[in-house]
Amino acid sequence: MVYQEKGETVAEAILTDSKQGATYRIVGVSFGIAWRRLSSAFESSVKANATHGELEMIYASPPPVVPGIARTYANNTYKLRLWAEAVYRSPLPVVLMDTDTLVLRDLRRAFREEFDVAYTTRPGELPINAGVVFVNQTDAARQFMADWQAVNDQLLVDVHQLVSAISEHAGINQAALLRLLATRDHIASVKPLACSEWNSCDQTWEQLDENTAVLHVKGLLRHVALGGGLDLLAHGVPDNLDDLLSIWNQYDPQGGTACRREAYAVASH
Ligand SMILES: [Mn+2]
Repeated sequence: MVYQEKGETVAEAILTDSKQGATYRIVGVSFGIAWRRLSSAFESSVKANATHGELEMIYASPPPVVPGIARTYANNTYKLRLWAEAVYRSPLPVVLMDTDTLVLRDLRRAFREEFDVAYTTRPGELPINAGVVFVNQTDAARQFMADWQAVNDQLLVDVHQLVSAISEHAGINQAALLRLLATRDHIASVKPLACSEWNSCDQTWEQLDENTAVLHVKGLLRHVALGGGLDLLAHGVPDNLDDLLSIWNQYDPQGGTACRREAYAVASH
């Protein structure tokens, strides 16, 4: 399915991995060629490990630049819209996923819990990460997606609100989700799931084990995974960086990145 947005932006949604008897659908958005290495690794990991999940990839050109609105906010606002539309057309429950993630275990188990929508929580300053969201096919869940978009769109046009929300919650989708949850201005049954298991981010990378279903390749890990050096990064290098990188290397379409942990140890002392 190809669809066009505002005359300029084109998005193409393809069921790239249709598994027989799938019980849920994973949805990922890939923005432009610069994002392909990450999203290809993501796709490979879904094909390998999401035994009961089919995959819909949406390949989109980034939305037009709007004066006064940072590209990242515009991209993420558009991504949320593509996510919502994917939920509306899916015959199955959906896992909305950032495509800078890797699926390490099948995700069906998350749907054993009762919820309309489930999101992932983490320790530290930013209490949630909106890069993995589970959505059942209920009216309340679909309404939640519309409400989430509405809050996001309000933030986008109100610069003052946006600045205060973003400084607390880095990322417009995330800030909007937190705001919607805080105001309880929705009717959905919403369940928190642990990031350590369902969306492992920097705060929980060191807890990675056989129960971890999703690894989020963000921040420092992404920098190194894509070939960046560790020399400038004095802080926050996880002890198990080698393990995280070897996972990345299994799915990287470019065949993996050398581990630089030793080089880092030398450079930093
Ligand atoms: Mn991400």
